[in-house]
Amino acid sequence: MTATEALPVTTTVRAACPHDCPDTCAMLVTVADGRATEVRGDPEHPFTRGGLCVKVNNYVDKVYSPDRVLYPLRRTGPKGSGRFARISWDAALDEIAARFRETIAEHGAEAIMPVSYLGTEGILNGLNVGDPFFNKLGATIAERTYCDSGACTAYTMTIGATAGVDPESLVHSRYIIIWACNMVSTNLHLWPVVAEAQRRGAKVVVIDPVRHQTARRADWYLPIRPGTDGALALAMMHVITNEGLADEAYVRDHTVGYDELVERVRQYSPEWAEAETGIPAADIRTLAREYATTQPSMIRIGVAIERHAGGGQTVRAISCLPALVGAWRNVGGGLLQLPLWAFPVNWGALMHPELATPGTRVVNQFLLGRALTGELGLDPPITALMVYNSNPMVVCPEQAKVAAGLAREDLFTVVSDHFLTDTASYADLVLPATTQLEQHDIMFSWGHFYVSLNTPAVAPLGEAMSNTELFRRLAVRMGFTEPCFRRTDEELIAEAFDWSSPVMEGITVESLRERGWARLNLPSADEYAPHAEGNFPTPSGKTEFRSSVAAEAGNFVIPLFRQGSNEFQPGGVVDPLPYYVPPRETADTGYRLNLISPKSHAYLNSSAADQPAQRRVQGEPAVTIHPRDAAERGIADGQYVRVFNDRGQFVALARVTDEIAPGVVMSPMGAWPKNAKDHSTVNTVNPFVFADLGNAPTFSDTRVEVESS
Ligand SMILES: Nc1nc2c(c(=O)[nH]1)N[C@H]1C(S)=C(S)[C@@H](COP(=O)(O)OP(=O)(O)OC[C@H]3O[C@@H](n4cnc5c(=O)[nH]c(N)nc54)[C@H](O)[C@@H]3O)O[C@H]1N2
Ligand SMILES: Nc1nc2c(c(=O)[nH]1)N[C@H]1C(S)=C(S)[C@@H](COP(=O)(O)OP(=O)(O)OC[C@H]3O[C@@H](n4cnc5c(=O)[nH]c(N)nc54)[C@H](O)[C@@H]3O)O[C@H]1N2
Ligand code: SF4
Ligand SMILES: [Mo]
Repeated sequence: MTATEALPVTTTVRAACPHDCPDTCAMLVTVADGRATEVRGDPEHPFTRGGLCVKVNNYVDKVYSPDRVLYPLRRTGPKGSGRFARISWDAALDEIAARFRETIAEHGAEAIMPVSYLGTEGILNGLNVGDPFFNKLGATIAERTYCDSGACTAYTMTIGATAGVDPESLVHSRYIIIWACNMVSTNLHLWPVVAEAQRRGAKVVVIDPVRHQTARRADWYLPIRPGTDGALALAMMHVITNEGLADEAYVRDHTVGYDELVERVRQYSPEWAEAETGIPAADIRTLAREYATTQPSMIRIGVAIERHAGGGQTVRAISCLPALVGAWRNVGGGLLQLPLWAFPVNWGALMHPELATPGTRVVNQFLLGRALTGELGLDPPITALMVYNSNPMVVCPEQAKVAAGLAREDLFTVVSDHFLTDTASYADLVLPATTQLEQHDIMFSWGHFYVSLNTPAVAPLGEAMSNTELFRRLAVRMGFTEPCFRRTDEELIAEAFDWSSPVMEGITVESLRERGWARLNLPSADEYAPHAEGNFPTPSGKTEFRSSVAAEAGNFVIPLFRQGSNEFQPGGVVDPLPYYVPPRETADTGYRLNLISPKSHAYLNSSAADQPAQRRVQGEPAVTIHPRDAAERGIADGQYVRVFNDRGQFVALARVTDEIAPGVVMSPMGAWPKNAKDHSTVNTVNPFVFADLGNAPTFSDTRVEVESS
């Protein structure tokens, strides 16, 4: 090195993983001469403990990928061809404003529909970033019930919007049921906590149709037929109440409707449940007895628990269990769903629901294909679409309809993303989005009790723009003058939380800037037993076996998933006691196999599913099938098969293994149709139909047939 050559200036910037993942890992970004060279986990973060995951540990490659969209693009070829030419931001924003104005003049603002989800989970750039804009515009309100909406409705109906247990307190649990959750893939950093409990003598039970890597680490694995978990939970309550295993004092002091519950579950015997679930009655009895008598006992439900016709009632029944056995009494006992409710997020300030015109049309995003192809008979029809933070071509059911809708020549589509996803390929305009290393954000978590601040590590690449800046600029173009449209990122951070809430005591933006993260001001995980004395945030303050909300409000979608309205949604009266709803699709459909489509190990939903390193780990889109079912169909391991039903088909590699229950097949979601053998993936065969509560999806309630292709 010569004396004139300066040494590179290396700094470390504190960031947070942006993904829709419960772990919200604290990241340290190494920056040399303005370029990020490495991301790693913050070893001091009590939950992340220095490790990221296979989806993110090469995030730098993604940021600097040659495939990134770095400039606004306008379509030059037919829709879906992926042929684009670079244009300026001014031209792009002018065109959007002009097209939105034309649409409003011609059809009214409801002809415009936003589509978004949790491409980034940051409070600034995530779920709600476009809500004030589209509310003010008067656009169709997109209902976003992709994830946990049904479970949240059922959970709040039963025990209220409580954070529930501190995930870190699972180390104190003595009996842990992991129910429909592939933790080692999807909630990686909770696993060491469970493993520590296991080392200290806890029994770990996994209930899942697939003996996946989490199940293989369990002490007891119970294979179950998809969509029948409600039968198991109700039969557990049958055994517990029948055999005098309920915690009488806890039930008396902190629950409502016990006598009616006992009466209700009388019909749900283990023998009856065996026929539904495929789990032997003797095992159901053992599970119920062990769960009731090994305190503190804990249930961790995964998001997949809600994805069938009776998903809501399943979560209703499971939410009753901890109070029935007094599990909440002790640290490490209770139910773990979404600790998100611990964070005092200022949803109202983010969404500005008051800007929406009352009565504005609401369309659920699961119906996107039907909305765009005219099948819903919408008046006015959707003629303009803006997609950000989402990839509906992969994550929506009825994929072929989504594609047909997006291919409409008269539809004006704008997509903001990092990459030319399948959805972006259909766009008229593609807008380059910044990644987490290029933007400010502040994060809650739905898997631990830590707030994190994400400081940008590098300047935006090319002309990439954050979602917050994009909507600020669009608001100017549309002439919106409300102060909320002028909020800077710093001001948005100041509004993100109710900083005066007791749980935020001692946490400031400055302290977060220094350390990157902070634990909410709650008792430590060794002391936190939030419902030892009841105190459930329900109308009665108790666990409501007999739910007053179900009786009075009926079915509803919580406002987080249906922004623009804080009203309960009329959805019909709901039986106030939990009951069994069997799967909707049965062998009567003519299709004998039950398809499930959980998460891919190496992708985060469809994010990273185009990255070479992640594709190498995940392999080609596959369908897992039991040897018995494969033999019946003459299917060999490693061959291509066609998976189909009346809704559509896709081709995947057969993986023949007894890790999956007979009668069940699995094809993980996330792969890009572009990269799949016949350019379609598992959501071609999935239905748009809602579950019983909260308009949840029914991805696990799908019948298909599989044959050699
Ligand atoms: N690697 C990875 N991690 C992720 C994600 C990802 O895409 N990839 N996505 C993130 C997101 S958005 C979410 S919502 C979470 C979800 O993470 P999880 O809650 O773990 O949900 P899934 O992976 O969809 O499914 C979990 C398990 O449920 C099983 N299952 C499916 N249907 C049923 C059923 O009816 N009953 C029972 N008992 N089991 C069933 C599946 O076999 C699967 O093993 O993961 C987050 N983390
Ligand atoms: N069959 C089946 N379908 C499912 C599921 C399932 O288990 N099975 N899971 C459902 C669930 S739980 C979920 S959460 C949804 C997930 O649905 P989505 O949230 O739509 O998930 P992604 O596929 O990751 O799409 C996010 C897109 O946002 C982009 N993005 C990321 N960050 C930014 C940003 O800062 N700005 C902009 N403009 N774009 C950004 C990403 O590049 C990506 O293309 O899928 C649902 N669909
Ligand atoms: S995807 Fe989840 S586990 Fe992976 S780095 Fe991000 S927060 Fe952590
Ligand atoms: Mo999700």
